[in-house]
Amino acid sequence: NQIIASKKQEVALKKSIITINQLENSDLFNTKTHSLSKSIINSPFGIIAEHKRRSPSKATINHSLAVEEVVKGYENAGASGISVLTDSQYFGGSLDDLLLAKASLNTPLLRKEFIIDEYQILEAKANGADAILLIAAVLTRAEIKTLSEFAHSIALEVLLEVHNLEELEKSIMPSLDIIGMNNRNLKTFEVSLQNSIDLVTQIPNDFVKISESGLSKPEDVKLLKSQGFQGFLIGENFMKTDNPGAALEQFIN
Ligand code: IGP
Repeated sequence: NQIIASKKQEVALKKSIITINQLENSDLFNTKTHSLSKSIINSPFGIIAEHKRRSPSKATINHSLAVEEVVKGYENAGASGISVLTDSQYFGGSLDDLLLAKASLNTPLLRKEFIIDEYQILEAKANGADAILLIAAVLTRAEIKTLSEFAHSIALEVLLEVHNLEELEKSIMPSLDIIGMNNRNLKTFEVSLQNSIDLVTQIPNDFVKISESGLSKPEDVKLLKSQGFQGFLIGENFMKTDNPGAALEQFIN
């Protein structure tokens, strides 16, 4: 897997520039975190709105708005959580985006990244995240366990993303908080809500269940909610507009 190889290089380089000690001594590292899972459950809509400039399948989604403006708009519109992509190679994001988002928000913040190393989890916390993403497709069960337990040890919640039953069964463990079914197949980029609906009953009730990607209509969310999903991760549908916050507001009203 190419992404993972380049992330390993990226992490090795960063470790030599900013030490673990420096991360642990930063102000944000020692600030109390907010629960993303509780925020989803306590809200009538349960939407995690995402800041996303571009993606592997779309070269331009939105390059013109400032990250602070986008996330503040999401918060004002009533987002339960805000996701910020920090990968630069594929999504044009950065840790600075996360830091800038944090500075203007009270809403729980998710670091959206290909996480393969504990160092990235320390970075997430030092730059204002309340939760991290782990992707079952690129991690072994042992890795998921080590990384999720480490996240919990520093008071970050864990969203575990799966695409199929095999990944779900491999990943179930108590150190996860939220399980996300990705509607988009990462290899073909095809979106299937049916795939998520077929699998939702297999997710134990101990976890908050969310549906991710390709959601563009309130009716999609209504259908998925009726099938047992409690939260919804939506990026492109809002980001492709001039005013993502207003798009979210319209979506939930
Ligand atoms: C958002 P969309 O189709 O609404 O923009 O999707 C989110 O689910 C998607 O960005 C995503 C993602 C990921 C990005 C889901 N899993 C893993 C990077 C890595």
